[in-house]
Amino acid sequence: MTALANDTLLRALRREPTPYVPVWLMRQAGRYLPEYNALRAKAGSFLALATNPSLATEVTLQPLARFPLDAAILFSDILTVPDAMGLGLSFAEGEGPRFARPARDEASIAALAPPDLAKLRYVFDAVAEIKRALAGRVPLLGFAGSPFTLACYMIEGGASADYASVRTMVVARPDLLERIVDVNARAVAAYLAEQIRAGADAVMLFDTWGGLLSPDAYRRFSLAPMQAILASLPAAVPTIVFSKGAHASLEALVNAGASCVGLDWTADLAVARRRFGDTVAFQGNLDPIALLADPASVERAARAVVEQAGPAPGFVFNLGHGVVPATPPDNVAAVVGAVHAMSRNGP
Ligand code: 1CP
Repeated sequence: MTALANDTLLRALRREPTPYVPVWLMRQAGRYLPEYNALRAKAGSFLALATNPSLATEVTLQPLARFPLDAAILFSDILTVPDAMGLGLSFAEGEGPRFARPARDEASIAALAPPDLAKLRYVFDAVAEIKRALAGRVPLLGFAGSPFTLACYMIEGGASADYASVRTMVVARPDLLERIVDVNARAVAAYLAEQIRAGADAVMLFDTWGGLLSPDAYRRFSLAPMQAILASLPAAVPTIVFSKGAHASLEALVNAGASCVGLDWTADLAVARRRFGDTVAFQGNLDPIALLADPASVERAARAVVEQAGPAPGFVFNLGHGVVPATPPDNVAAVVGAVHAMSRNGP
């Protein structure tokens, strides 16, 4: 295995001292980059990029060619796993994801099973190819959706304004929801273990919709299956868990077994670091929409996040959710530069 030239991210995830605050951004590869849009147009679709290891490698490296980021993240999607379970994923132009065969009723839910990992071979091949292409420059993050967030798309058949079918199931058929998240937990545990075997240096669970749930339902349907996954992974590999909007359950999340907790921009980073900074690392949490402002304001906002995090080790700068397509790439450069510069000199 190649030693990493820049391991600040891994050190920060382990709460070890670092020479500066490491930075990466959720959705750092994507539609705000003209070179991404050009390659996507050439390939024909998002899925054509994600299912071709060489193209996925090229997209993963695009933001690193522009900005001195401290990590690469596998270019893929959380919905590859339910696709491999046979739900039939597609992305309609200008719309979100769609499943041809959602898992809504008793029969389709009973038929669910963790997928044959051979169907996800293109993901593991991409991880291996990206690792080779990185040649140890920065660590590579693997990822998966949380069992509950995957269930949201599997049940609704796509994105939804309120996830009403899912939230109805919480009260009407908790047994069915439990069955889905249990299958997903086994699938995601195996999927992440294989990404790690293929070369991922750390892995992240994206629980985009956990914050929709009441605290009780969150613990049962979102947190518990994530905990099972985290406990199953090799202890030496750092892990990040991001449950958007689940601040009411922050203490439980801190104790879920991840090395690092990702916060969205509505969370109080300073309070989280004071209360739990000795237990886990934190990642976050600039509002992604702040990157639509003028560069001086963007830099000021990024510096304010680093100040809130304070000087103690165990902090990774990120946004509170993914980079939005309207973001000027120069503002990403401004954020990365400002965080590195101010943290090198001490906050
Ligand atoms: O080109 C395009 O039109 C596709 C846009 C796109 C991209 C760039 C999708 C479709 N997925 C991705 C890549 C992606 N998705 C990554 C790559 C790594 C990175 O650079 O960060 C990651 C980590 C994801 C994870 C993902 N997919 C999440 C969790 C994180 C989050 O953003 O909340 C979710 C919810 C998805 C589902 C999904 N895939 C794509 C879209 C547009 C969506 C969201 C659908 C919705 O509105 O609910």
